[in-house]
Amino acid sequence: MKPPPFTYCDPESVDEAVALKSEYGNDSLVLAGGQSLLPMLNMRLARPEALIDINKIGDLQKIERRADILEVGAGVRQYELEDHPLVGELVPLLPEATGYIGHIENRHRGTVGGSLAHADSAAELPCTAVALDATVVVHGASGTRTIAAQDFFQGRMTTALEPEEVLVAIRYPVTPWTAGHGFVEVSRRVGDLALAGAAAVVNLDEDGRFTSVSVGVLGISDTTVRASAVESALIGEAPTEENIARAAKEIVPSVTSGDDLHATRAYRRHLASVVVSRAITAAVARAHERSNGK
Ligand SMILES: Cc1cc2nc3c(=O)[nH]c(=O)nc-3n(C[C@@H](O)[C@H](O)[C@H](O)COP(=O)(O)OP(=O)(O)OC[C@H]3O[C@@H](n4cnc5c(N)ncnc54)[C@H](O)[C@@H]3O)c2cc1C
Repeated sequence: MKPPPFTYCDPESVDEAVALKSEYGNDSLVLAGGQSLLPMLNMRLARPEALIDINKIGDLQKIERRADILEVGAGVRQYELEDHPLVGELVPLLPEATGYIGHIENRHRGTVGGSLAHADSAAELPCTAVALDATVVVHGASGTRTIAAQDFFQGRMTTALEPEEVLVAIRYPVTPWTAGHGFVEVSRRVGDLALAGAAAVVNLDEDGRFTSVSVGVLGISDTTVRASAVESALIGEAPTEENIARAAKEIVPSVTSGDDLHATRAYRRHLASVVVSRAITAAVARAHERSNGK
């Protein structure tokens, strides 16, 4: 299958890309790693008049620490999150979750910004962005906007990005040294999109009780979900198996996906609480290791 005809543009700066976006608006699409866009073009699910290839824009390919923030450029390839020493040290949930994205070939082409802009509800990076309280940075003709990840994902493959804007970076708060993180997902085969998954970050006080819990859940709805009811049920509680399992059940009402080829809704409702419970349990184990100086 071949894509429909389009005008190809390869700007060398963000300003140039934004100017092209302003010129073509809704009739243009950004081309990043092409792992989702090229199949969509070939299947004629997308018919842009212009493709704006951002791969030559060096400013989008940086990973930098700025005080308590790790800023990752939109054009950074996903595999770099797995290998980059700063990422593993400052936001250790990211390399762990990224390893579940498709196959290594997809992660070598696919970009961090592309995954967020594509906004698949079963994707790992939107889920971690929500769990980590990340901020999405977008640039348009009227300047730069920042959007909390939770507000960025608005529905089925729909984001807060305006047609004339380009996603330029994602800002992740540096995870405190004493925090623990966990990522768990279940898919039918390695490399498949997950049936359900969860990312968790927890902090415990000196008595070992939860002082903060943040959980993102993928695959259960039109968009990635922040498990606020699960989080509230755990604050101030001891991280026992019973408390975690009871709180994890609070995710069930958020499971809105219906039956599909891969799973029934009833199975996903069960799976959602299982992955949430396992991700929190893994995060607690890490927090204990860290407080024991491991
Ligand atoms: C076999 C296979 C398995 C996969 N498995 C998974 C998986 O398990 N988990 C997962 O999360 N993903 C998976 N993917 C998709 C993932 O690999 C893609 O990388 C990701 O969805 C899109 O990133 P990209 O850089 O390739 O973006 P592209 O495909 O280039 O673009 C995707 C969309 O985002 C827009 N876009 C991209 N960058 C920007 C930007 N900077 N600003 C504005 N808009 C932008 C494009 O216009 C397009 O609409 C899989 C893909 C394949 C082919």
